[in-house]
Amino acid sequence: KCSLESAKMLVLDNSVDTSLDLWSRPDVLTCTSWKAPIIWEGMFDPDLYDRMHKKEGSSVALTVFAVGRYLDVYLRTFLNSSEHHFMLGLPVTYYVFTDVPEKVPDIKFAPRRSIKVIKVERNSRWQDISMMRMKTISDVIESDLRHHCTHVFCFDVDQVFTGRFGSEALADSVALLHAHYYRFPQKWFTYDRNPKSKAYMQTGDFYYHAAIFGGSWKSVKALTDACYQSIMEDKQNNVEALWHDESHLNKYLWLHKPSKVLSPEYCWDTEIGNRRDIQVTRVLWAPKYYDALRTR
Ligand code: 2GW
Ligand code: MN
Repeated sequence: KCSLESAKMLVLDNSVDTSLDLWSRPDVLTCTSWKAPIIWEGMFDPDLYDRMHKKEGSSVALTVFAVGRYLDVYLRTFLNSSEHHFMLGLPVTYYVFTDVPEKVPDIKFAPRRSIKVIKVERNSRWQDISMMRMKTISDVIESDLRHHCTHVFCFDVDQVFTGRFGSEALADSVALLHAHYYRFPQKWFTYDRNPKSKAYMQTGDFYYHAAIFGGSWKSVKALTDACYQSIMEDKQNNVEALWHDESHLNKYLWLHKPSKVLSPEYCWDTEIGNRRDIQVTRVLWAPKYYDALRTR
């Protein structure tokens, strides 16, 4: 078996024998070389995971940034859809970072689900809005989040939940396979290839998507601290990694292997078209509106 977690569940609950049969999919990679599970539909029993995490007292934070026009365009749909699909049955705290807190939509949250709105400055360069998230997330984990939540997931706001995104996704350190690259050979991955950048890498494991990452608050604190430090070192050296924070995330996750990997079901782009291995979509990319939103 691929993960320690399935063994652990056996110990916690001896009624699971039959559901363990679910732990395989012949058509996709379900396990990394370092034995972390890659989560696909059909591999897990959702109720089993929910019961295990309720028993363990897991509670989940979701961080999301909605700065400038991104608040008007994406935040309401993001939060409404998340109320239907994200970690149902577990306590959830949303940490919404925005430059205009008054504009955060007034949404009715289910019991044991609440929102904290935190004001952030609006960076003039969009690359900085994206990269500075690492610092802001690290700070809020230290000052608040770690006292209230066992786990945290960090999301881009330009996406919509369309299916279960539940406790099967929880682990110490969680990374997401980028929908555009999961079938591509490594040489096509858009890692940073500039030796002057701290994000420089020649080989790696996968191409991870920075739109969703997570884990225990401790792991995410370590990840965001390290990425922020590399980003600042690059700034001092006058370089910027090819895909900004995503490049630094990929470097970090190559050096510190995630304990769970999410299949592209967890962040699918419908522009790719139909793929037989994608049996459900749990989060979808929202339209980009580049012209309106990325006026530089
Ligand atoms: C971003 C780009 C251009 C203009 C504006 C912004 C912007 C981003 C903004 O005005 N306000 C804002 O709140 N953001 C936040 O940063 C928001 O949460 C958004 O989802 C996130 C990342 O920006 P996004 O979604 O436009 O970039 P993508 O979808 O191309 O993201 C990938 O690459 C990024 C680095 O370039 C990040 O690594 C991101 O995590 C990746 O998914
Ligand atoms: Mn995005």
